[in-house]
Amino acid sequence: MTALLALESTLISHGLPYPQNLKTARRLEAIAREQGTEPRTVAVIDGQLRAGLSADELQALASATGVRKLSRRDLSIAVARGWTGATTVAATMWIAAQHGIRVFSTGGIGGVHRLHGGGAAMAVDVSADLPELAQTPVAVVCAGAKAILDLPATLEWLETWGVPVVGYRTDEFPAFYTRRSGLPVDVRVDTPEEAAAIIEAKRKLGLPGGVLICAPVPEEYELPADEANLAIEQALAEADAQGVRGKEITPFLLARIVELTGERSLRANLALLENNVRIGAQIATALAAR
Ligand code: PSU
Ligand code: MN
Repeated sequence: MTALLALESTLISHGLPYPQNLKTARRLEAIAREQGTEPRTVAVIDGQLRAGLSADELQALASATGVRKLSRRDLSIAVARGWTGATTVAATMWIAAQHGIRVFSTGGIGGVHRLHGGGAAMAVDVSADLPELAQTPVAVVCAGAKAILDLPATLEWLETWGVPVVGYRTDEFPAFYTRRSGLPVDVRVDTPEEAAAIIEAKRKLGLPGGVLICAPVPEEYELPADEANLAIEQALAEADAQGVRGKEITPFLLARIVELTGERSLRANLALLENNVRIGAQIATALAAR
């Protein structure tokens, strides 16, 4: 049986500019097929939770402006109201699990945000991606998380809630644009089979939730750490000054970083996505063969 690989749609609607986004979405589906899997891009279309989009639906999501960003809490509302929207990592995981899909490739996950504005008095903003990883049995292949987040706090959260963090050919948790964060992963694997063995062991033990598999951006596309961090600090300062909060903050920071770092960050983003889809497809195949 052909293994299925879930892909997300936020990167189509919010992550990349048109028409690059449509080209990328199609290219990622093609890579999944080249690797012998069946890609299932996840989104909500007219109130239906979908895993697998037609060419027309993909095109419409990519070219529309103001597409909704739907996370777990938005799904019931979207269904009741017949909305169309792109799904976050959390919502994509949940819909993938409903469709019996066990592996999902994306770019970067959400996490624990850095404290901003009001300091200690402010509640910490924790992405719904984290509790989803703690409760939904889907393995997520990503390039780590952007340093717009508090990466040590994000890893602490994953530890508390029992989510294994696996480095794919790395000993360190990658920071999206850069290969290193100085923070260790729980274990390193060097083959799809080793990753599949951990996913399968977790399922057999009956432990709830997913596994986070982290593959660093390919070396030749990595951004210099100084350049990435400068853009991140500036974007964070602007978000603070403009009082950006809640579900708007992540899209705001992502868009500003792309504007500040330009063509090179876009190329890094595309390269890591392609890499993650290739690895995710290989893991899905290894898992299906067990
Ligand atoms: N981080 C990235 N790229 C992304 C996202 C986060 O580097 O595209 C998107 C994903 O869809 C992720 C969501 O699930 O942002 C997290 O949003 P929030 O922090 O509001 O939970
Ligand atoms: Mn949030």
